[in-house]
Amino acid sequence: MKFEAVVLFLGVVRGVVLPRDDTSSKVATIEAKNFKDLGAKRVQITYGPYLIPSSTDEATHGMVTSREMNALMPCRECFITGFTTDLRFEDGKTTANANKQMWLHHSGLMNLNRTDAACTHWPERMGVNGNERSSIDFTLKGTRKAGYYLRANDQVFLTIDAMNMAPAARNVTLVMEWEYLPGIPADFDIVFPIWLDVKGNCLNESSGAKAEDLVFTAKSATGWTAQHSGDLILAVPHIHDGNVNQQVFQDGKKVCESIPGYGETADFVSHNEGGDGHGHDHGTSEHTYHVSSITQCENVAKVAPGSKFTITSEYDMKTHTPMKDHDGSLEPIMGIQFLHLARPQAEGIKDILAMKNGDLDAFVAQVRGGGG
Ligand SMILES: [Cu+2]
Repeated sequence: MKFEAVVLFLGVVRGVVLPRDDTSSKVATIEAKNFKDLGAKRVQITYGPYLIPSSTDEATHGMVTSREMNALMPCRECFITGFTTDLRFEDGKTTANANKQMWLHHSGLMNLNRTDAACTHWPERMGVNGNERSSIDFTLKGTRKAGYYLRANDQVFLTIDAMNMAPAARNVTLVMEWEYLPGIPADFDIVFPIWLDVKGNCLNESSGAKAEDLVFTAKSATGWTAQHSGDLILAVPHIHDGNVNQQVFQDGKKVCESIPGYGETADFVSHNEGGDGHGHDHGTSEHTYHVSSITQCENVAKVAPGSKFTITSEYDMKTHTPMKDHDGSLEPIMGIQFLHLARPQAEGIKDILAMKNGDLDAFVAQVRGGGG
């Protein structure tokens, strides 16, 4: 069966017999890590499987976007206190990474019933992750009472960009661990995510980087200005191969610096020869070391209305081989620092209740147009 036929076939099956909705995800209960005394719970949710076509497929070159319009959440009317993201193969257990020629370009979560702090007509960008698979903990290992308030009817959009660099089409799953507290826990601040990006608040500005440059510093042109007081408790970066340093500034003063690690475990080292990856010796030059971690910043700053945040992202693609996109061109760079502002519960809830739905079509149109 040709690939298109497989997709068509699966599409029909999923549409009629196995609708791709909450019930297709798998949930397992695991032990909570923080605030167990307050009733914290932790679950693992497996999203998918998603079929990623062959690298030789002419239409996609092995890169597709998979989406859940109403992704299963771990809880409703609750505070999410942290989450992790991993790309695995169909069994939900085996890690899918560069050494196995499968790549998580990004996964992203958007709350469609809230509006984005940085681009106010879009739905709220709630989370982002890449192949580095950062874990996010709003409680800072149980030292901070803070969480993301998820309402009973919030619809969360999940998007997954995975890339297959092998000739065989393969299924992947996105495995997330979520930790949460049921209800509205007393004394917990509310976390508001803020997407600070070298490409601007609505991804519509130049970062100053030129496509032909190998060594450069990309910068946000306007930055993001706070409207509320709070504590900037956590900054989580997302960058691409080639990055060497990313910095966040508050009113011109450096408040966070993130450094990526490359190829820290074998999973993040790919073999450069094409084919199936078997039957040849590997010299050092035949390996590429990919971003395997990037440092986060905790307890970053006190924020007041009018505080202005800017970002710089340094790339050195002479030292670190950049990712190639599916068509062989260099993948666009990314320089994102996902800021998390903790605000007092009562005023946070009041603001959330006043939010309108975001415009998902406007976001998708911008990203498709190359702004993402
Ligand atoms: Cu990315």
